[in-house]
Amino acid sequence: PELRFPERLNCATELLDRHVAEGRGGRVCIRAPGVTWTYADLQERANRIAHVLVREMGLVPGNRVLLRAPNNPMLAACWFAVMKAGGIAVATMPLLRAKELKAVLEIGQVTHALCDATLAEEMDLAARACPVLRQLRYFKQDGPDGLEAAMARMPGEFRNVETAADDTCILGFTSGTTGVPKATMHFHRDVMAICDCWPKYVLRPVADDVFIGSPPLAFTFGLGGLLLFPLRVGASVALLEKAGPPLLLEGIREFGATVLFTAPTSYRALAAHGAELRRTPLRKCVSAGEALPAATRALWKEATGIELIDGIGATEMLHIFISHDESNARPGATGKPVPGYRARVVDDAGREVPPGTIGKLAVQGPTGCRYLADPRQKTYVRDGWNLTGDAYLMDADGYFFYQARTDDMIVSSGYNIAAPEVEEALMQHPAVAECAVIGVPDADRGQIVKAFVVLRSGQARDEAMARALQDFVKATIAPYKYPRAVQFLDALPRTQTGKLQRFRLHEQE
Ligand code: 3UK
Repeated sequence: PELRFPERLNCATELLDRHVAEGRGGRVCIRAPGVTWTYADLQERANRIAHVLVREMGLVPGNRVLLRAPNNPMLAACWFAVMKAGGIAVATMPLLRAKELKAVLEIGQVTHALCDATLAEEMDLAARACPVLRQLRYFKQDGPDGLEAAMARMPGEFRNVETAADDTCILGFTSGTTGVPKATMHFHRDVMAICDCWPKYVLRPVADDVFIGSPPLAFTFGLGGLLLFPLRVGASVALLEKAGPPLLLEGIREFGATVLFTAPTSYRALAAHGAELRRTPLRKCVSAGEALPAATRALWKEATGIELIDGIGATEMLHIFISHDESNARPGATGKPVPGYRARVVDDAGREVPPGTIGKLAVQGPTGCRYLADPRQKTYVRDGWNLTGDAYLMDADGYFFYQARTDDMIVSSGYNIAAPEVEEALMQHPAVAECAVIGVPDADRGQIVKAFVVLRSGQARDEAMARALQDFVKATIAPYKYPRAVQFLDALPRTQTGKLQRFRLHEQE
């Protein structure tokens, strides 16, 4: 890919203002229930908010701005306003509690905040506990103090700050399946780089596409898929505040969505509605955030006729760096490095291992590598390569196969067992809706494999079922990998980004 950027670059100019300047201001940009904004509408809102930030809230370039809302058009306008004013966007997951917000405010040294009034309760608590935060405005709030009233006092034009291509514009917080969240820094040129790598070579959207999906814009999977990528090509996006499978299905129908971004769990649930989905214009479906089991890929293809596009991305790298398009999907493989990126599998000393050998995934590209003042930089970045924390294997053809998070490899009687491989086998059993596998301490074997299983409705949670599942795994993969312990649950613990929280299952043990 051609990734040379001018010294002065503001991603808002490229992704938003350029369309209006080139005569596409009347095209639909963002939709939501009851709302349709053209590119010119979004630009005008972002301009007014940028003025509020600068004139009323005293923002200067380089200040960090907390953004907090469910996925809605105002959140998108606020994001672009921060870019225009040369600020740094720190978007937070809607469900964060005051304690977690306080950590984000302090780690990020956040001085300004724009927040959806529906999330005021925890925001107010965090703001009171955090002297570093100087200015806070709510939107969707009536009265003279609300952001909308302030916007009405401002002009609709704004001259974007001429930021440097390598000025930081995003602080992305890792979703934290374990431990304290880390902040990762991304530049204006990184935003453009992710738009010009994976979407250009793998997704290949067109201006008539309508994007939709579930990941929050606060998660870089959602920021790319549901804001940056549609705008890069002049397409439109439907933003849903709540996007559980039933509402997502409704949204796909209502807005005529053609490109869908969501996680494997959601594809499994939506697959039950294949007949309805076949009557929509849906044509491209992207799965990320968690490993995509081969069974889920097959289920989706069977239900909808659409080949899923899998891709591994990370907050550290901003977006997807290994993926495949519909023409080179291999069951069980995440794909090959996205043009612009290099990936390899290394041993503990950082040496590349031969094809077919399990090791640590290392990746390098136009994005990545920058933690904000975190000693873990030394652990996760070596010689310019990001270690993602994943165990992978590359085959002789250069396809990358996910094995597990490096800390989810189970060692039982000397055998290495990847938890996701056992999950994938269990998932092929018709009684299983969801499952999670961990290693639990065992006096004889060191660890044993334990499975937590959510059954489909109407299935009996008894000894006989547990035995049936154990036998099924033994018949599907190497028998020593079968779960010696099985426990039935109503639901699995997940993060707001849809990732399984295996550590919570460990805690319970
Ligand atoms: C796991 C996957 C197997 C993997 C993300 C797309 O998930 C994203 O970012 P996070 O920082 O987590 C990164 C970790 O999640 N993972 C993600 N995708 C896959 N594992 N197959 C996949 N397809 O452990 C990785 O290290 O929350 C995903 C785009 C942007 C993102 N930030």
